[in-house]
Amino acid sequence: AWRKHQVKGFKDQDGFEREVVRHVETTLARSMYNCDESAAYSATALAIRDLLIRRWNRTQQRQTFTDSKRVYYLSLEFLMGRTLDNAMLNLGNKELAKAGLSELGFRIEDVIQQEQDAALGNGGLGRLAACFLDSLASLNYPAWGYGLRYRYGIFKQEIIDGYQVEVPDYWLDFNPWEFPRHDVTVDIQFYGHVVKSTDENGRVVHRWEGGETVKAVAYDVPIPGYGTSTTNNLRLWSSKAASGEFDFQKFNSGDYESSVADQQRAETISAVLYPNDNLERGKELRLKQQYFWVAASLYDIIRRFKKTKRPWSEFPEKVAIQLNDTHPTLAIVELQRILVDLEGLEWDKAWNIVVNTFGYTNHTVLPEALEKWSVPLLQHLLPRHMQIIYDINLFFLQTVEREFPGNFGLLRDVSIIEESQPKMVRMAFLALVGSHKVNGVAELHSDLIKTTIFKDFVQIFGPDKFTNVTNGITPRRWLHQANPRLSELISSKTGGYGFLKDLTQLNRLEEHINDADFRREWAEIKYANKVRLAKHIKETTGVTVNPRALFDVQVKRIHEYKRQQMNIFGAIHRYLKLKAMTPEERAKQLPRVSIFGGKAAPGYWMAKQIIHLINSVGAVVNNDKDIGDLLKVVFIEDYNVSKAEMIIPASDISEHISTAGTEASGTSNMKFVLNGGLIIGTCDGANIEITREIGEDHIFLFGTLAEHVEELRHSHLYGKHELNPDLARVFEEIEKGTFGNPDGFASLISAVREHGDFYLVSDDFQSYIDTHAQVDVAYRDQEAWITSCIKSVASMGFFSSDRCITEYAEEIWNIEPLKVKDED
Ligand code: DL6
Repeated sequence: AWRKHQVKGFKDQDGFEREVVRHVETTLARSMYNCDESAAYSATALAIRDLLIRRWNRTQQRQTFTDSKRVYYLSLEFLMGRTLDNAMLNLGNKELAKAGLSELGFRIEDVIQQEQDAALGNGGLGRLAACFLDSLASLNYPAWGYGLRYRYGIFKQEIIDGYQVEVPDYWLDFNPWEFPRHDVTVDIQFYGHVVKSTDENGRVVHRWEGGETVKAVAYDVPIPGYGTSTTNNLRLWSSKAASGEFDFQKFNSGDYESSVADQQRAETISAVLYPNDNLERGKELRLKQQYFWVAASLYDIIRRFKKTKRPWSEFPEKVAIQLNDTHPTLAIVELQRILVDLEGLEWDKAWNIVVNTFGYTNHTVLPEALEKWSVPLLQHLLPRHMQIIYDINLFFLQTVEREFPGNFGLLRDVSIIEESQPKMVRMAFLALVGSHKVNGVAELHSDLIKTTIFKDFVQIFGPDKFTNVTNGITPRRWLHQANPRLSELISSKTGGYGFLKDLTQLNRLEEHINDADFRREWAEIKYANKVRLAKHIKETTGVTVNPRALFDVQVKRIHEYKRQQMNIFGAIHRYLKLKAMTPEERAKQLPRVSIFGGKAAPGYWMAKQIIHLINSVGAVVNNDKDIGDLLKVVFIEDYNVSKAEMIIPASDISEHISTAGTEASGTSNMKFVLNGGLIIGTCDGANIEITREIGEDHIFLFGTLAEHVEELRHSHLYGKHELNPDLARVFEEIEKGTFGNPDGFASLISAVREHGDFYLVSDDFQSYIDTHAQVDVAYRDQEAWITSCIKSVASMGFFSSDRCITEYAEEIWNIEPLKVKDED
């Protein structure tokens, strides 16, 4: 009987309007007379959400019913951005909603803007996870994401007097996209001790006892696929005190503060995202977060598996778990613990299951980002896990010793335990040993991990354990949503929106390259996107920029290896050159806007200096009457996913200029090219494959190659390091105080001039400014420029995250898409 009463949601514009009004009047308890944009957003989100829930329930039922193998993507970060627009586009009802909202007196763009970003990530790694969820659902793969429901995501950045100021990001005031599952909870244990005994069969058993318990509560976020009814689940865990609300005994005796202390301590675990990108700091709370999240996720996965009543040996046939970097590595140890201690499996059988279940993605070779945990800390927090890690290491080293007898150097180098003071657990080695596949995220990076950090492991396990899966981006968000006019134009030339599902169809644009109307429309769209960004810049910084100028953009986390310092030094160089020109010469120059954006980790002093220098240069250059429109330098505050959606489509040239060998892949490089911008970059990360796909003529490459970086660094320290003369001139100007008190920039200069120039800023500076001069020349020939842009977009099919997910599914997870029925 219940079937006929099932919630159907709306089917047409009238139904949509009815649902919006219903939510305004009932769920939000407001009248349509005082329904503002914020309420319109809430009601629209709730109406769309109703559609998602139904699809999501069906998807879960179908996956369970068909007993499909699922992949579980474990990531400490999911940088989702806004959901409403994406959900409407994926469900295919945005046009209808637009018309409906207009009927109700709202512009859909304004309504969409009301949503706060879900910013549960730092940068590329977290955004990649979000793109993967979109592709997994769009390709109908049975998949769940598991993460933490931080109360505070990445901080909001304000720029005050040119400095970064961090403001907490409390984003949960109204979040219609999550469903609390107060009935889905897991008790997570910390601290305590291990009791060793022998069972009736003479087998040694370990019991982990005592310590404290914290409750993990599930919050589910539906993830709709594009053009399919598949709606997967992202389960985020929130921490809560295990023993009720607070200690009543203490409360009654008047000890109010400590009565809530336990509760607060428990809730702290999921309170805040660590704001470091490519940097690990080894804090106990971070380790607690990691264990809390992986233990809850594994418990959940196992609970689901157990319902199938299959033997443990079949676990890897039904479950694939992907470790997004080393943050979830404790899951390997936890599964081994569950199988051996709680389920009574023999060590080797258990280990076989573990290794066949896990895959590990490495996202960095930077030493400061490679996770290590101190043995005493691990021992204290997770005593049984530390024992298991020692055992894993022992058995691993025994196999190495058998293969390479007497090679003690090798044993020391590959040991999961680093013999330092204190001893440290090398998480990347543990992840590698406990997984059946290890992948890098772009070709160069995947080669580098095999010759640097994991060199010895290639000898031990053979090369087949290592593979490459070049990153990708979802064209739904990064083209269709961010740049709707370009998406529409492309659809008109490629035969509809099929390219959003099969990005290789972009190559059909080739046929239209010489179509004058098409090229004109292409250029108009870019211009309109630049006008929109110029308006934002004016509103937020007060700086007027000319949309006809070349927009040169570098937006990403601020990091010395990404070399924003080189970019701002380059801008100063340009400024000095312009200043030295006669007015006649100046009149011949191409106007340029140098646009920066990105957050610095709060404790990262050098990154904060870079931000300060950019703003200080802007303050001088932007007010210099000699310069006028010829150069503007702007810093857009609080760069995040929704800002990226506005900035990227407006770029003419974007900068991906990391020291070769340091940027594992980069994904914004793909987004910029897909939106019809060219790039200036080093031979690093995915820039190399972008070049391969689009051709050398359509990218501005410069700088030292990865294979020469070490040699140069060495020569800086032990040979002669001559500063590039143009850079020396830039330093001179900074030190003269042209951009304010030079003391604040001293370490940026000394890092290059006195301290070995680790990131090769001086070595690459000449080729960098020369290449920018080539950009100026190229941009003047607008016809050739547009041709390059269109040709590049036509060749970007490879960089869809759909391609990337298909590679993971086939090569690592061994999972199949699950067919869906249309009526869903
Ligand atoms: O793979 C996603 C993304 C890459 O595109 C970036 O190049 C890389 O820097 C980033 N890596 C990290 C590593 N952090 N940790 N841990 O964020 O991954």
